[in-house]
Amino acid sequence: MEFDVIQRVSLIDPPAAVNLHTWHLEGTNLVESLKRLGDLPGIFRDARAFALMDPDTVVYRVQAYMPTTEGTEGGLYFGTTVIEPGTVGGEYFMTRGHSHARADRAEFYWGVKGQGVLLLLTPGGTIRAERISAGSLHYIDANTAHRVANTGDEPLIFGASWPSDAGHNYAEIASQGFGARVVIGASGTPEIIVV
Ligand code: PAN
Ligand code: ZN
Repeated sequence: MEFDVIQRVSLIDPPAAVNLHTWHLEGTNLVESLKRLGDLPGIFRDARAFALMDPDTVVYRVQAYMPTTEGTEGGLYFGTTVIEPGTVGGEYFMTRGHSHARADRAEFYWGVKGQGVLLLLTPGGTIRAERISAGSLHYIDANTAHRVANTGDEPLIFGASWPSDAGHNYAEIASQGFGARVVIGASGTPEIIVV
């Protein structure tokens, strides 16, 4: 069979790709950040244990594919986060945690590898916690601050997608804390304590 060709559309490779084993992103428009213990003062409860640890210890890495300018309404971003295993005085390594600068913007997280806990905090102070594991899917509602702790003994990898006009507000969590901490409980398993 023959087609009347008006115009051919060239078939191209997309500008970014995800390695489905490591969830490492490759391509263009990638933004990367790395947080070491020394970048995270004041987020862990045990300041003495924190002071005794090597500030160069890597806690987590983030890669974000940002194909539109930050602040663009209607766009989307895609990211992966890898949190190393470890604790500060029995409190699991975790992300700084934030709400979105445009607080009414939601987000998806999904578990790729390892074990973790997603802490969720509403402006009214309600705290929820969801277990993260390979394949878990987490809808982070608008107006909900979020933080992730790695409760396993291997790196925790999770993916995220959020609106390009969401932005990040770290100040609130930095000054008020999250209201809950993920710690090694008496039985050696993760426990969430309200503080
Ligand atoms: C994620 C987070 C990432 C790192 O991409 O930014 O996991 O956590 P912190 O930003 O709290 O350090 C996300 O929630 N973006 O909106
Ligand atoms: Zn977010």
